[in-house]
This record gives sequence, structure tokens and C-alpha cells, in this order.
Amino acid sequence: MSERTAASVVNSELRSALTNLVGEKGCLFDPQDTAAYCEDWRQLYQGQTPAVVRPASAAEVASIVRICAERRIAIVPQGGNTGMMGGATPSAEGSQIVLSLSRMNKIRELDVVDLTMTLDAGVALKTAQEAAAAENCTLPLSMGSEGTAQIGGVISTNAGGNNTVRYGNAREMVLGLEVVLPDGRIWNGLRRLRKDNTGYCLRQLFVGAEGTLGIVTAAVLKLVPRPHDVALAFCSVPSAQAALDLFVLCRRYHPGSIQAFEYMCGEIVDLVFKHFPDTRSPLSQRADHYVLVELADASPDAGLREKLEDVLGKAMDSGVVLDAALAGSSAERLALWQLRENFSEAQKREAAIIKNDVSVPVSKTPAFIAQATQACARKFPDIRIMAYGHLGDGNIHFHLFPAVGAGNAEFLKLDHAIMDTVNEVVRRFDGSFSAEHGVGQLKAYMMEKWRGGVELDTMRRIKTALDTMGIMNPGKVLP
Ligand code: S2G
Ligand code: ZN
Repeated sequence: MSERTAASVVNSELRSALTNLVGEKGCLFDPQDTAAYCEDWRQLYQGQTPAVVRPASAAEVASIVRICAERRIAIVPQGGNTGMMGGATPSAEGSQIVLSLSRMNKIRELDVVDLTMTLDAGVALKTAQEAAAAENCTLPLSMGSEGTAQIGGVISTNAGGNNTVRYGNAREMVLGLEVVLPDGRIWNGLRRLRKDNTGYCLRQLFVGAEGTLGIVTAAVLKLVPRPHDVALAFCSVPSAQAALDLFVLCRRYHPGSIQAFEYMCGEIVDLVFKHFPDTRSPLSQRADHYVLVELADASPDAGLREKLEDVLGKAMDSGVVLDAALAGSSAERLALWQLRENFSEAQKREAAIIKNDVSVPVSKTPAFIAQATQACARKFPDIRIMAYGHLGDGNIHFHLFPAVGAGNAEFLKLDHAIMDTVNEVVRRFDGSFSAEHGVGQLKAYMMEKWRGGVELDTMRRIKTALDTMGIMNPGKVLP
């Protein structure tokens, strides 16, 4: 793609072509209107775009893609714009249009016998969860951004969140997809079959591709029977190793019931108390390490509260757990989840952050946290380190902040040095440099070092085969 300016990309002819296609309200050209689409949630990237196009159907998406393909105009697909890696933000030179799926927000069908939901890409994750709950089902994808994140983006980044330990990532929930390909053709793969062995599994190509192979316009997602018995406990533990020991203990006694298992260092919980002063700890003593463990079962009389109480009692007897508070009501349960989900916002209010969304084998999480902390403290004295995350699936959010009183700008210049330091520890454990947030533009530079050779070459061949002109979200995922 040659360097082009915004004006040269969207001239009056194209403006009228787009406006005729999606109508006045479907197109934004004024920089004041498009600005919100040009910055990522973390405010790391400030892009520019000559146009934000907001189609109302897959057919309209297909026409927009055809118009752009004819003119070799790059497209940046965007859902709720809650991504962490700049994957939905247009480049700074202003030649890429943003295609927002937000207006495509219909839930097309929910089948309680098939346990499937067929819905548009622009449906907010929370809306989808609520629709499932209304039918006594659950869409088992849950994360802090669910109020704004949209189904298309959740699928395109293969989002994980809090329940991956039991239900897997978005990838495991996708049964079917509708995708507009880079040549403008619509692939309708909206099948709800639990078994379908007919050639290459195309849908899995688009899950996690971050809009670089095509635009997800609808999906068929798996639902699960709504759990009627849920028990949650907030525990303080003496170490990250004890948190892992508690996970193993819970799994030993209630193997099929763990729905979430979150590790939290003391500092990140303190940050929520600081920035959300109404938040109350259910424990009388502060600790350096906490665990949020949730058991769930579809049958209403699984007796999970007693079971959780029992296993925590065993854990306290053996010193694995220091103290624990069981949620006494769904309100208390939601308040504890809110405490956990406020981590992102509390960090954002605190200071600049260098994030490492990494994964290691579950058994290695304590060793990773210890060694990554040691490596960073040695190299970057005085910076603040907070580790937390989905210990049950080995995904740790290893976040670093400037020393108290230090400048954000100076600190952010250390981003590659810090991420590379952490990644060297990840590599010791054969882990991944990106567990659930994807690659986007922020981590594209890591792909050569981590996935270079046959793997990256094969990815590039797939990209070229589908997006011959490279108009689909260029600069993301692949370096
Ligand atoms: C989490 C959310 C994004 C972030 O809280 O589990 O995945 O890094 C993160 O704040
Ligand atoms: Zn996470």
C-alpha cells in the first residue's frame, strides 16, 4: 500500500458511493465524529481516518469491501473498540477507513434445545449474555469489557476472560461464522452443528485473526445450561504458590465445578480500594496474595456452598488459605466480581502501564511470577509490579507501573525493554507472549522472534491467499 493521504483516499466520488450505500447516518467523515474511532481504549494509539462507515447488514459490508478492494483502500474493522493491542485503530497517516459493526446488533435466533445463539457481530457481549440468561442458558464468556465489547471483536481476538478455565476461549464457543472476505464475497458458515467434518475448518481461521483475513459479520455460539448453584469465595493466601495449591485442591475435590479461579496480588486489590473508595474487602486483614474462586453447577441443589466451605476449611487447616469469605448472596457475589473487574479501570486511573498478558503452563505460574518479578526489579529498579490473572488457565497479567512520582512518558519509553525482559522469562516456561489480548499492532514486532520460520511463513501464505491486496487491517498481527 503506497503512502496516501486521507483526501486522496476518500474523494467526493467515494463519499457519495459510500453514502448511497449505507445512508447519511451510516457514514462519518467529519474528524470530530470519527475521532472516537481513531483511539484505542488504552490511548496508546492515535490514528486518523477519512471515513468511518457503519453498515447495517452483511450485504452492505460486502459492498463496502468491494468498493474498497476496487480502489485498494485499506479497511480497519472495529467492534466495541475495547481491544488492548491497538488491533482496531487505524494508522496515523489517515489512508485507512474504519468499518464499524456497531449497527449490526440483532440477535437472530436462540435455540434452547441446540444450546446455540445466532447473532450479529455488533451485539454487545453483555447483551448476548442477558439474552441467554433470559432463556435459562449461559454464554460462558465473561470479562471486564463485556458491557462494550462486541461479539465480532470477541471472536476476532479470541477473547478469554474469567471462565476460560472451564469453558475455553471464544474459539471453543464458535460453531459457525458469517464472514465477508477481502474480495467482497460473503461466506455463510452459520451452521450450528456439533459435528461437521467437511474439509478445512474455515471458521477457526477467522477466530483470533483480528480482522486481517476477513470481517466477521455474524456467528453461531455455543451456550451452556445456566448454572443454578454458584458459590464464590474471596480468600487470602500466603503466596502465589499457595494459590496454585488451592486450585489443585479445589480441582481434586470438585473437578467439574470450577468456573473461575483468579489470582490477585495485594497491590492490585489495594489499587481498587484507592480508586473505588466505596469498595470494601470482605476480609479483616490485608494480604499480599488473594484468590477469587467460583464453583458452579447447572443443578440447583449441588450444595456448592457447603462443598466450597469444606474445601476451604481443609485449605485453612493446611495453611494454604489464611482467611476466606464466601459470598452470602448474588449481590455479594457480584460485588466481589466488580472488585475484580475494576482492576483495569483502577490501573488506568493510577498511571501509565506496561502490560504483559502472558501465559505459562498452570503449574509454572508461581515460578513465572517470581522470576519475572526478579528480572524486572533487577533491570528496572523502583518500578512497581502487579501480577494477577486467570491462574486456572495459566494466563497472568504482569503489569508494570512507573515508580511513585516518576513521569509516565519516560516510563513508557521502556515498553519494549520491559516486555522483552518479561518475555524472556515466559520463554523459559515455553509460554506465550500473548495469552488472550491478541497481537494487534503493539506486539506484531514480537511475531518474528516468537513465531518466525515455518509458522509465520504459513500465516503469511494464508494471509496472501485470502487478502491478496493486503487491504484487511494491514499492520496488525503480522509484522
Ligand atoms: C483482565 C483485562 C484487560 C487489562 O482484567 O483479565 O484481561 O489488561 C484483563 O486490563
Ligand atoms: Zn484477562
